[in-house]
Amino acid sequence: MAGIDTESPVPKYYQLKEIIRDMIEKEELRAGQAIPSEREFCERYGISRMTARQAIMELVNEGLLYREQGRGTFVAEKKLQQEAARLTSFTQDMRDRGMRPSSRVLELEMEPAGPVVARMLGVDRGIRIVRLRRVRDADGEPMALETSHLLYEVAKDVLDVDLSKRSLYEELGKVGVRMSRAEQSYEAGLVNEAEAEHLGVPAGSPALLIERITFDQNDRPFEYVKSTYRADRYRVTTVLYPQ
Ligand code: 16G
Repeated sequence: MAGIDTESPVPKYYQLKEIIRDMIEKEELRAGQAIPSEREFCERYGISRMTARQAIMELVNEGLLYREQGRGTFVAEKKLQQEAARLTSFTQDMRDRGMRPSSRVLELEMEPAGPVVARMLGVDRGIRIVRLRRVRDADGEPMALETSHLLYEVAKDVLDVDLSKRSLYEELGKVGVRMSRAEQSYEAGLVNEAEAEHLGVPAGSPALLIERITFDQNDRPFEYVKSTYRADRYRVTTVLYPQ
C-alpha cells in the first residue's frame, strides 16, 4: 500500500489526494462506495485531521467524490469522455462505450427560422425549420438536453421516425444525408431551473454548454444544435499535435 512520505516536498494533503485517486482508478474504491472516514485516513497514514479534510474537500470540488449530508463521502460515477475531434452522434458515442442510448422527445415543432438560427444555418429568416428537443439518456440516466434546429428541407423525410428510439444521424444517413464536418464550441455554464428537472440534477449544477453546426456532403449547414451536458458526468478530451 502506498504511504505518505513525510520527507517529500510534495504536501501531505496532495499525496493523500493522489492515493485516493489511485484507489479509484484501480477500482479499490468503486462508484457509489463510501470512502474511509477522515479519522481512518489519519490513523492509516499518520496525518492530521486538517490534511485529510483538505484532500477530501478538493476531490469533492473536482467532482471525484461527493458528499451526502449525514451519510458520508462517496465515490462519484466516472465521467464519460467525449473525444472532441470525432464527429459522432450521441447514439454512436454511447454504443461505443457499451452503454444503451435512449431519448425523450420533449418538443418536435415546425417553425420559421428566427434571426439566430437563420444566421447559424446561413439561410433567410422565415425558412422552415424543425426544432427537436430531446433529453439524451445513457443506460437510463440523463446526460444532456439537446435542441437541434434542422433545415426542414433536409429533415422532412425522417419526421415520421420515432426519435426517442432511433438515431437522428442514422435516419438521415438512410435518406442520403452524410455529415461532412461540424463546427463545435464548448462553454462553461450552469443548469437552469427548467433543465434541472429533465437532467435530474439541482438547478445551478455545473454544465457543459455545447453548440454545433453540422454540414452535409455538399458543405451545407443543415443542423444547429444547442446542448446542455451534465458537467458532473461528462468531459471532453482531444489529442493535440504540434504545428
Ligand atoms: C450528438 C450531437 C448532436 C446531434 C446528435 C444526433 C454533440 C454535442 N451533439 O449528440 O449535434 O444532433 O448527436 O444524435 O455531440 P442521434 O443520432 O443519436 O439522434
